[in-house]
Amino acid sequence: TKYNVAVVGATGAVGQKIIELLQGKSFPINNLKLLSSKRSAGSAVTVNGKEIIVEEATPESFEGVDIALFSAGGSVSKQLAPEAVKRGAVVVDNTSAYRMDPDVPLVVPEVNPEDLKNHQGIIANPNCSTIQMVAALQPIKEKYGLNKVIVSTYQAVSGAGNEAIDELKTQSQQQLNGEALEANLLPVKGDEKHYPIAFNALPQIDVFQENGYTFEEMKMINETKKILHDDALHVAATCVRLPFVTSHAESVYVELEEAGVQVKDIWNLLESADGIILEDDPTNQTYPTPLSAEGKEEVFVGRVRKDLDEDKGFHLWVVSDNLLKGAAWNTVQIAQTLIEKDWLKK
Ligand code: 11C
Repeated sequence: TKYNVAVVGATGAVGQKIIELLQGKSFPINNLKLLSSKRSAGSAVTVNGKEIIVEEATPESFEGVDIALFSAGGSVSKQLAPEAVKRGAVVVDNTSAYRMDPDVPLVVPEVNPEDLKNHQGIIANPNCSTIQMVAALQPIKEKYGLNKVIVSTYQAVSGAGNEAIDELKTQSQQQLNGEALEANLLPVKGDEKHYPIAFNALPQIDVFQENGYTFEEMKMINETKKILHDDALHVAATCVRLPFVTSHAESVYVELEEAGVQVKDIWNLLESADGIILEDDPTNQTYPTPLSAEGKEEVFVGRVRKDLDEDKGFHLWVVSDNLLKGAAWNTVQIAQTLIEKDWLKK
């Protein structure tokens, strides 16, 4: 069987990666429709040697579509995902619009694929920084139990889209030219203040919530509990934007339920876990970095250490390409899983 697939947000940073993956993975496509906002419509994208013109996304665009992959921002998903479902499509949504909706599965295929079974037409793809963390945590939680997670992130500018990549490049050039840095976008498009990202670090990703955490931090906290089916898990996050283009890195502290676990036990677990690559050899200075993870689909883990005071505490360094496993690849993997398990139908 082949499917009619629509990519919404086809000209965006994630949409472009989704299109590349659909080609590279020989996804069973009958017809591929590329959709975007009115502003970006009309551009041509070459897919498998054939030119496809990007069309403006409207409710009618989804007539005859089996699978719609949305990555065009929350407001587009809120408006158009139900229209796609109404017309018989299954939506995999890569925005925060539906993630915490109890009727919407929030899925990382290596972690909670079974949650896909009960979908009602919309499936949510988690936030990039959440995906890579839960991929590393799941095998640990399954074997040793998990009480507490404290994460600090080091996130790439591509998480904020193509415009943010341009801003980093422009500011970097300005800095090298000895000019004043112009900040118009980061930390958050549309927020009151903007700060340079080049040669800087910004402890704000997305807007502040009333509790003093940013929305990105609350996404990591709430989504982790939902994906791991553990409302009692203690999770705290500090999310920071850094001046590199691709891959998020995370320093993760975990406290297990079981005592007496050693670093080699965690290594053994992660070495055999799906979608994880362990790169951890301090004697050879081996550990993952944002550049080494770029372009790869897996989640890389290194720097595994036992806490020096807390027997149940461990520190990990988790790195993954935010546009691939963090977004496009996880989205395509969800669609592939639905097909393989025959779970497309509601
Ligand atoms: C960032 N994590 O790096 C964000 C991007 O909720 O899907 C992904 C936003 C989301 O800015």
